Amino acid sequence: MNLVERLKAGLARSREGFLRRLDHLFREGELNEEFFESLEEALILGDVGVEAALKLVEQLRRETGRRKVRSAVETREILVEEIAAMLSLPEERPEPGRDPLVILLVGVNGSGKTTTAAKLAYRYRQEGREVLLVAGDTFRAAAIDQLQIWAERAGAGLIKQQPGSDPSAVFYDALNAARARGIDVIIGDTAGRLHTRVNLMEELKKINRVIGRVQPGAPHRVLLVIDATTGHNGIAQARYFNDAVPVTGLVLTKLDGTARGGIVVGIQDVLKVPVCYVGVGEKLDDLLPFDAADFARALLA
Ligand SMILES: Nc1nc2c(ncn2[C@@H]2O[C@H](COP(=O)(O)OP(=O)(O)OP(=O)(O)O)[C@@H](O)[C@H]2O)c(=O)[nH]1
Ligand SMILES: [Mg+2]
Repeated sequence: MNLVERLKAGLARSREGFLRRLDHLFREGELNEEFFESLEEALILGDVGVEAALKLVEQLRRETGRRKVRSAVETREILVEEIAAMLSLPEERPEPGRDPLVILLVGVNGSGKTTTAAKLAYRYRQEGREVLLVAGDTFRAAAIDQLQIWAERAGAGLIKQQPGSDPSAVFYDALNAARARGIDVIIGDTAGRLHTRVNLMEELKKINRVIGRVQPGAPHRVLLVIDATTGHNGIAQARYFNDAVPVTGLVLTKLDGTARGGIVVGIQDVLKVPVCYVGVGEKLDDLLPFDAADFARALLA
């Protein structure tokens, strides 16, 4: 079978199984052409993304040759290093200055934006910063209530409007209110949207424009929130979001579940932006800084 045929056959099985198969490959596999092909396949099916998987295996071939590695088991650590290196993009983390630091959270429905907004608010509060949350998801009344509860728990302020109002107007209000109140960090929640819905992506562009008009240079951080269970279409998602509002970093949520989040390898390889945080639960303190080496090791564990 060629690669495409094997991929098709493989797709019938569960995605998670593929990364698990790696373990077997490393332990039992001999270091031959078949090993490299199986590895490539397992990485692609584990949602690492086709291009990233090809790149990684190509590097691995070269490295094993260069280091004169003889057995498959020794390649695991090399692959961990490669993935960690791929994920170790330098992160710009602007600090609040005279003007508030403006952070915008974007992503598809249910990825964890609202929870992440609250967790980030909590992090900045722990650093002693004054934080204002913005209820930029005006689609559902429940979304505004959800953020209100989080704001109270995190000790942050909240700017909201009536359900159905223009989210750009909420951000406009928030930026003006922040100046009057001496706020350090503004964290904007937005409605979940499918990346293929053109009008919703236009709305995101408008939010971005309005923020930049009221406070030139803002938003300073645009974080794309990705559920760790996202499959290979995560790469397309990320491209569309990045086209609408230039993404500065990724947040990988729900890593406390069974998924390993292989998708961020492919996404960050395409967008060239770092993974900034990982979500590991539903509580306020369940947001951790990303550690590329730990993540790479866990991905292949
Ligand atoms: N276990 C776990 N659950 C999470 C994590 N992050 C978010 N969740 C849960 O995922 C669900 C969706 O989270 P939300 O923050 O509401 O997601 P959202 O992106 O705001 O959703 P929409 O506004 O509907 O697009 C909630 O039940 C959260 O508690 C995480 O890191 N781990
Ligand atoms: Mg939400």
